[in-house]
Amino acid sequence: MLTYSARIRLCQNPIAKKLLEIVELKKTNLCVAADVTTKAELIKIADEIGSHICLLKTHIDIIVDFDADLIIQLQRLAKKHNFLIFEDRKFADIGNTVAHQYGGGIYHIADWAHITNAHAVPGPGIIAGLKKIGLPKNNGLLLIAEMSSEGALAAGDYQNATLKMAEANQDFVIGFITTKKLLNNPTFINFTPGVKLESGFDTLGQQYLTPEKVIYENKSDIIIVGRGIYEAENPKVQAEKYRTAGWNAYEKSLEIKS
Ligand code: S5P
Repeated sequence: MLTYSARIRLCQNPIAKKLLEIVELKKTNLCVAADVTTKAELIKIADEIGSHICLLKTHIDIIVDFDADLIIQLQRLAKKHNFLIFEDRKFADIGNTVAHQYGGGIYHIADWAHITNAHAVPGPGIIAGLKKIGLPKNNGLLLIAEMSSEGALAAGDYQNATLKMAEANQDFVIGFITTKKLLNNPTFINFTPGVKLESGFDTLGQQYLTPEKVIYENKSDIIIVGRGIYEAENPKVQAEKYRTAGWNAYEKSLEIKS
């Protein structure tokens, strides 16, 4: 298996390279899903856990008091702690519409989110629409190849077609949302949500795997952890636990565990 750092020079997209550099430098494959609903909570959690993550994942449209200053604060924290920002927008419309949703509206996602993601359901036009806006800004896109929730439909032929769409757009598509490594191509980075220290479920269909299962067995690259961290009594301590679990699983998979 290649190390994260060996994959840096193979990647075409600058943000894929940057992410892998941060992963290697900070020795963390942890992305925190900061699904809090106020500006103050989001800034607080990002500052608390910032030193433990390579990537902060946002759902900017659940913030009740969103304003432009929130973006300035997130960018300041991203610089302070050296992490990237991933807006989990899950675009799912025709190219022309997603170009507006990505570049414009209230949120101007393309201006501050290094990474965003999209469903493949509309076909390749969704990538073309997002790429038109995001590529000149050196952003990257993840395609949703698989979902963590029970009964998800992204499987079989749909999933295969999604992987082909990514392969045809390797300048902009940097990887996948998936529970496991799906392609034998080291330039694609695999991001896995639905992660907790103990496997299980929530009451709305979410299914959890452990960091060890995701990184060591399923050969994914980045664990995405939400409630397992931000609902903990001490999110900073908890983030450190997930970071260690994710990194140990990676080292074990390289068989260089010291
Ligand atoms: O298949 C998916 C894809 C995503 S991006 N399943 C997911 O759960 N997510 C996101 O990961 C979801 O929107 C949420 O932000 C996070 C998981 O949160 P948790 O609290 O269940 O860890």
